[in-house]
Amino acid sequence: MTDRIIGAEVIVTSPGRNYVTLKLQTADGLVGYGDATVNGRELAVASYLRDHINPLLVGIDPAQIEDTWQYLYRGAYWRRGPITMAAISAVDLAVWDIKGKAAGMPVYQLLGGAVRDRILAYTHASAWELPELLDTVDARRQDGFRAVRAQSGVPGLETVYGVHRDAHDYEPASRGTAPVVESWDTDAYLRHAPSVLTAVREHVGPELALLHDAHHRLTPQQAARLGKELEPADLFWLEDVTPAENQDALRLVRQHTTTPLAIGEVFNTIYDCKDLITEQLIDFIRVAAAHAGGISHLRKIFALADVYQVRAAPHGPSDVSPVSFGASVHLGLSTHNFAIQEYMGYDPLAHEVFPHSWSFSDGYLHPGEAPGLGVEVDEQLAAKFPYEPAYLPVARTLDGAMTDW
Ligand code: EZ4
Ligand code: CO
Repeated sequence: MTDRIIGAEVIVTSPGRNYVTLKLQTADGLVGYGDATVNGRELAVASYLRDHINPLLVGIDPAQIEDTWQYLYRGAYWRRGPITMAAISAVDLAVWDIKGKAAGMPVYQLLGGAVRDRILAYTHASAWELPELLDTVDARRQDGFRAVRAQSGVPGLETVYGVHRDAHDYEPASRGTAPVVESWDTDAYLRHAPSVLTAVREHVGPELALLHDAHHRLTPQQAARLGKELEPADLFWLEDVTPAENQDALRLVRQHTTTPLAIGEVFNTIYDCKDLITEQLIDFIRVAAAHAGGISHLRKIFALADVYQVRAAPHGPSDVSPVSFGASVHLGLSTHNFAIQEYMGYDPLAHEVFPHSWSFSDGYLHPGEAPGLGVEVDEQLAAKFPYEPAYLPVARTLDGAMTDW
């Protein structure tokens, strides 16, 4: 007997930060959840779902995952883009969740079963000054992490991506009705960053996987120079060296450095990824289940990447909800060329609003054995944390011009 979707609703909640969740209900009494959170633009996706997609879902057979994806992607005519693709991602995750629950199996089993016992995770360590950064890296290792992203302050700058001056936890979005304006100077960063990462490497020894995020700010020449200067730090990867729009930049970077490169957290589709993958200009592809078409589309991107020995390493900041984070962990367990999962961690309230079967221990993640994605929503608790306007920062160079944040 085929089941039918009988209800679709959007839950916007702010347990520590804003999350947009799609809830689908079926005639057989199953409930599926999907994540559609786009940091700083949450209500645009909520409207896309509420006003344009949810009415179309009622009556659909939730078992037809691929057909539903194609209906929403091809049927929109206005294809791709972060808002459209986040909305499609949420539907895709919710119907995979339903399929798992209908089968009584965790989604990783539907994806072909486990190819590994557990998934390597990395987390963030940040501090303005080097001694505090070394202490923070040590604290993350004490927490069990075998892979750590290190970010520090820059002398002469007031603000730097990835670091708060007075805190060792970093959350980029801030509540309020306008973005915080940060200042940025790439030359000051380039003078400082190599010595910081080299010092971290000397401090931790050879084994810890060390990562760093340049956050889309460099020219091709600057990126090539940084990659070269970071070679002694033996990074696991250098992330987002250049802005995503200029993919040709990576050709120049590649000619000059063997530092592994990771890109893709702002990509929405396989079309954003294909040149970087097929021309082997990157080593890790960072698309997230909440932003690049859900499990169905990530599977295609990762399969393409596998052909070129590019490995999957999805974005996992606090601004993708525990729902899509769980989906990523199911993919991680069942995808052969999956390398590592970013795990920034969540506010304790987010863990409470989204009770989940996925777990972290001893530096590794596992999706758990609950049917479906294994992430539920405590709707009564969620209702206690209404949406609060929040923005990512913007950045200006020292002369006052807008630059890439
Ligand atoms: O700036 O998730 O690798 N992680 C990152 C993040 C992103 C935020 C944007 O919403 O680059 O900190
Ligand atoms: Co990043």
